[in-house]
Amino acid sequence: MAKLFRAVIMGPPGSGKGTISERIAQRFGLTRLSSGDFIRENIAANTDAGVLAKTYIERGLLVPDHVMTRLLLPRLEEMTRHSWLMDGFPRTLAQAEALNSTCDLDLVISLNIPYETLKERLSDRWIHPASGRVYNMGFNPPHVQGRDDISGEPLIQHDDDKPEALVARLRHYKDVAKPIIDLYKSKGILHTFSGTETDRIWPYINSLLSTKIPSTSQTDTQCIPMP
Ligand code: G5P
Ligand code: MG
Repeated sequence: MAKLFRAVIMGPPGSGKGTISERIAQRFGLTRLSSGDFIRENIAANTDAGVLAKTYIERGLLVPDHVMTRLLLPRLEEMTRHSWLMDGFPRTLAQAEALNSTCDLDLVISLNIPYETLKERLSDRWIHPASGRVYNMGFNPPHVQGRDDISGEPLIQHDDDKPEALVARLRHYKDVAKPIIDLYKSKGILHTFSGTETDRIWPYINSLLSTKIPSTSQTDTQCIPMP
């Protein structure tokens, strides 16, 4: 029985986790799970967890660990037979330990992007709230300025992408991520990629994964559900 492949992508806000994990999912056939998307889906559906999470996101804060676990648990339970790539979880040591006690990760990608680059990218980011489609006025602008390509509806800027919230979010990431990075380094599964452009980092990630991902990654090995 071929082994399943489980990976995590970490990085500060705007580091390209979403962009790169989409590419990985397409290229290697992994299922992409995004903690930020789960939260936004729950906010849109007005679930209890979503209502609570919104109060943190609006202030540029991390959602508490117990809320994150409650949101992600059902998704991971659905994924016991699939290889996956998790974008944005774990974000705290407690989350890393929870994940550790449920699954063995094969690989962790950490994106190391300069602070000034992150600031520029995020202040240029616009979102279509109904679908979660993300645009960047320089990197991937919409066809019509200020409008979603598919629906034509107006784009908005997240409150936590506005300059005043950004500095605090980026500083906070460094402090919280350090022990997680140390943990994965000690396990020998951490791979760090540095640079200012996603398109230049991507070939390195692509070749690393080409050597790691088994050709038959979708099998029926079990992952123990989170407690
Ligand atoms: P999210 O949704 O995980 P963030 O803030 O961590 O949000 P974000 O903003 O989604 O991360 P990203 O996915 O790392 O950034 O990056 P991206 O979206 O691919 O790229 C950012 C922008 O830059 C895009 O516009 C993209 O087009 C552009 N871009 C990419 N590459 C390049 C490039 O080479 N050049 C240029 N010019 N542009 C480029 O989480 C949201 C919130 O949910 C909560 C937190 O409150 C979080 O802030 N949350 C959690 N809380 C607790 N625990 C968890 N596990 C949580 N997960 C989420
Ligand atoms: Mg993202």
